[in-house]
Amino acid sequence: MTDADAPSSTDEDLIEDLLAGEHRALARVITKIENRRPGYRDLVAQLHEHTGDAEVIGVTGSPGAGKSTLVDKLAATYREQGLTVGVIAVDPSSPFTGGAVLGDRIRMASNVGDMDVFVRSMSARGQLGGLSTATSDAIKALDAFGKDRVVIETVGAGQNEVDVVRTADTVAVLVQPGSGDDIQMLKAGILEIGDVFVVNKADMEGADRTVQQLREMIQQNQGDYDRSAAGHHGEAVEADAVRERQWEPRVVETVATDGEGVDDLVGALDDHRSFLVESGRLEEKARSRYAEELWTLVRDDLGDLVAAELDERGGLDAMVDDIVARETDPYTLADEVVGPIADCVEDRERE
Ligand SMILES: Nc1nc2c(ncn2[C@@H]2O[C@H](COP(=O)(O)OP(=O)(O)OP(=O)(O)O)[C@@H](O)[C@H]2O)c(=O)[nH]1
Ligand SMILES: [Mg+2]
Repeated sequence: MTDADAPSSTDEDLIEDLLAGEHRALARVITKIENRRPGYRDLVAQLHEHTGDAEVIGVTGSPGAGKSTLVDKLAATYREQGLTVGVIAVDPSSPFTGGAVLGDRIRMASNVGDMDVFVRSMSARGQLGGLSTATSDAIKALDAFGKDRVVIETVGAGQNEVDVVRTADTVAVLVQPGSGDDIQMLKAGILEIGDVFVVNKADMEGADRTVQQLREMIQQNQGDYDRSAAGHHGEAVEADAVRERQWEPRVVETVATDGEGVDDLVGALDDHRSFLVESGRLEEKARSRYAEELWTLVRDDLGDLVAAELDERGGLDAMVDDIVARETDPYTLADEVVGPIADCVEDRERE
């Protein structure tokens, strides 16, 4: 039985049950969020006041790097510490329901009989742009539910994955030993988002060399950063202040299959968390995420309004017909569509 077949209860009941700690309600809320079911916006809106306590960790890396294996071990370690855990495995490459099936299958054999590790897969379902929004909404559900740690797992490759993983406070990037490809990928932008680099499969050949390469890249990157900070602020004193608030990414080695090094990883993640809190970066990050979220919502909503207005005027195609026929032009039409909205804003300013 899928969530869609479940007897319908009101959204208010659903929120109440979620806040009371019912995993079933949590699962249904996330399904509504993922599918953008009617009413999901109100649901997410109601969750907000209950959020803000979970520590959100993103785990990314190339296919088969051992992310799922490591995340399971990470979750088990948190459980041993008495913490509750939620895991969202995001599969941006799977537009259908494949992601959900895959995630569930992997997890069948793992430690997750323990319901305090709630594991959930989410897939793109053909709306790639919305995936990071849906992910951050799902994080809110887990946060409001009271999960102490929320882990977001996603394959690291393109911009969508980077966007997904940016919804986390702390990002761990998995790298396989001896994988030139991975190092290339890091150069292509993942380096900037990694707070902790994990050389997993440290039982395999080449791990030491990969650790070395990563350390060199981090050093180089820090050097570039210091120089640009000094150049930007002009004064060495200020550059020092900037560096103090700058996190130097850590490199840890793990063997996810037997749990070796997982304690080191937990330590590095905790250290980064402390850095975020003490430097004020955590608050800054939260603020800029909310600003971006608000801006995205406003822009999307305005876009919907305009799309409705265009439909009202016979649709974009009909308007293009007129442009092609030289009866009007794009600028004039844009003014006509947006004009009434601009008038409203101007009227308000005069009040
Ligand atoms: N030797 C060795 N194998 C590992 C280690 N960690 C994971 N593996 C194996 O690597 C394979 C892939 O592991 P997963 O955890 O599924 O990797 P993933 O990154 O989640 O893969 P995708 O979700 O498909 O991108 C499995 O066969 C694991 O058993 C490790 O530390 N050492
Ligand atoms: Mg996986």
